[in-house]
Amino acid sequence: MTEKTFDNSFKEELTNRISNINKILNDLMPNDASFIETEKYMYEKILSSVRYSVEAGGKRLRPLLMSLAYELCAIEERDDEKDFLFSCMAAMEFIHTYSLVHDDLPAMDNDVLRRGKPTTHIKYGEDFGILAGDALLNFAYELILKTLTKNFDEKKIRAASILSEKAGIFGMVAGQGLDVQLTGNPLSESELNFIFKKKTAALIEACFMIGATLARRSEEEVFKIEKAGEKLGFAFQIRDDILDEIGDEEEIGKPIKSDLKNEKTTYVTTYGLKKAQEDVKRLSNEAKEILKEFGEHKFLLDLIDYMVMRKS
Ligand code: GRG
Repeated sequence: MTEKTFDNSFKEELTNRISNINKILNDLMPNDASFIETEKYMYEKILSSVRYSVEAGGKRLRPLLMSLAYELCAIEERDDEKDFLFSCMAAMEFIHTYSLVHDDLPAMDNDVLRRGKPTTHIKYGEDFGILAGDALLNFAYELILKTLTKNFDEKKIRAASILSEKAGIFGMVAGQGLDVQLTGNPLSESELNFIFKKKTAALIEACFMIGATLARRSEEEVFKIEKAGEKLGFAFQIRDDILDEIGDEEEIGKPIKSDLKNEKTTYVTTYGLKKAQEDVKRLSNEAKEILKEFGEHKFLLDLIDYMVMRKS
């Protein structure tokens, strides 16, 4: 793939947007502010393990995609929608973080480093690796339900339901389940597709769908944008497989060749590096073509290129 260079205005906008997302996460993160002084210490370790997991330096791509999909689709932006959007963005990042924390556990990938830092269970113990993930998953829905009761409407219920389906037993959890179950075995094309679609693409689909739903787009349009999320999700996962093969350990922040170590069948082991690279380009272009049908958003289109050319 020919390398695209990203100009300073893209990088500046990316930095600003990520910094706004970090502020939202910080404001909406579970904290001990409402507890009496003498009891605060009892929450200390669980809150600290959750905060560590969320603040360990993720790229914040999912909340970013959700907010951009809302901007792309909204005819006019409304304060109550944005308030709920912020909760969904934070909930999405909390769910994504829980999935990484649990994926790193000894029972799953048994990874000691993520984003260049010790994984949550290495820092806080395996028990708190499990609990931090549990807390984040539950808190995501606590946050959404609390915001929903302040200003209720059907589109918000639909958005919450999209998140729960895409993250749940028929979504990300199913993908992780099949991935774990079949590790060490060769995978058929349909098994590999299932794992990519559920484990990785489901949350990205949800980001686009929630943005479009809160912007009051029709169900037909929400299903159309879901397809863009699926294509981007596949491209993103293929890029992840490529990075595991030829990436730079320091840039990625964890050892490469972990798929080989874990005896995982990947897109690269199945189709080879050349086809993997071609498919990343094809799928991300197809995703962009779908998004263009919703309106113009140069930054979103550039972000997609950035995501699939990422080095970490
Ligand atoms: C434990 C139910 C459960 C699911 C785990 C997310 C996941 C499913 C496994 C992690 C391993 C993996 C390769 C997932 C594919 C998705 C992916 C590339 C995640 C990493 O996303 P980034 O790059 O992460 O956005 P950061 O660190 O930037 O937040």
